[in-house]
Amino acid sequence: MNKAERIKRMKVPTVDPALAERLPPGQVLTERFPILHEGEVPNYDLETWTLRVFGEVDREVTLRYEELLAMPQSMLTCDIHCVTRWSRFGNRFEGIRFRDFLAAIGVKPRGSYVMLHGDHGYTANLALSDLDRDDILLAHSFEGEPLTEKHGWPLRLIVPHLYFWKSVKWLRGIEFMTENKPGFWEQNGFHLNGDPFLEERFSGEALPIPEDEWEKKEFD
Ligand SMILES: Nc1nc2c(c(=O)[nH]1)N[C@H]1C(S)=C(S)[C@@H](COP(=O)(O)O)O[C@H]1N2
Ligand SMILES: [Mo]
Repeated sequence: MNKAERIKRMKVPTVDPALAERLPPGQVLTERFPILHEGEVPNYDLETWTLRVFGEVDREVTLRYEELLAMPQSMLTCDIHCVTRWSRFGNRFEGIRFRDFLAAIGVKPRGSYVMLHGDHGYTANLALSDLDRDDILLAHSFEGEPLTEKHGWPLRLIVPHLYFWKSVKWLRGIEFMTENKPGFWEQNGFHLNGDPFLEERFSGEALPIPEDEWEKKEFD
């Protein structure tokens, strides 16, 4: 059975009614913070680390880490929902709001779609309208501490209103596009958009997907 089929068949326990409306359908609440990714955790030297903004923009830029830290900083507390059925409430991240970031670098996107590039080839696609919101963060810290390496240090995206696979860890590139294109999981059977409250988990195609059951994964 592939990953998409297994997730469809999992039994889902019921939840405290007081929290129920914050929990999307088919999700299980956990206080753990599971660690999920493909491949190895990258190693960084912040002196050489860069974030590249490219594609359909009026001007391409490459930023250094210290330039990000000099931008307006914001705090965000949000719930997160992973397509493998775990949700975690009340996560406090700190970083730069996506809107403030675009204003700070003075880049005007031409396209309506964005590909987020993480290190070692991970990608996720988003509509620009899903990034151009007050609750989207380029995060460097979690609960008052720098992100741990496994959770995406030095920079990850946080998109609370979509399944957590869109929240790219080890973010290195933001590519603006005129047309929507599937990212890594979107090419592997997952929904192009991924709204957890609409249960946009799968694209409907039965593609083989690697084993990935969160309860057996590392967490902290
Ligand atoms: N670069 C990168 N980012 C990634 C992934 C990945 O494999 N590589 N996995 C995604 C998935 S499927 C999930 S559920 C979350 C997990 O984030 P966490 O390990 O901090 O819980 O990261 C997302 N971001
Ligand atoms: Mo995930």
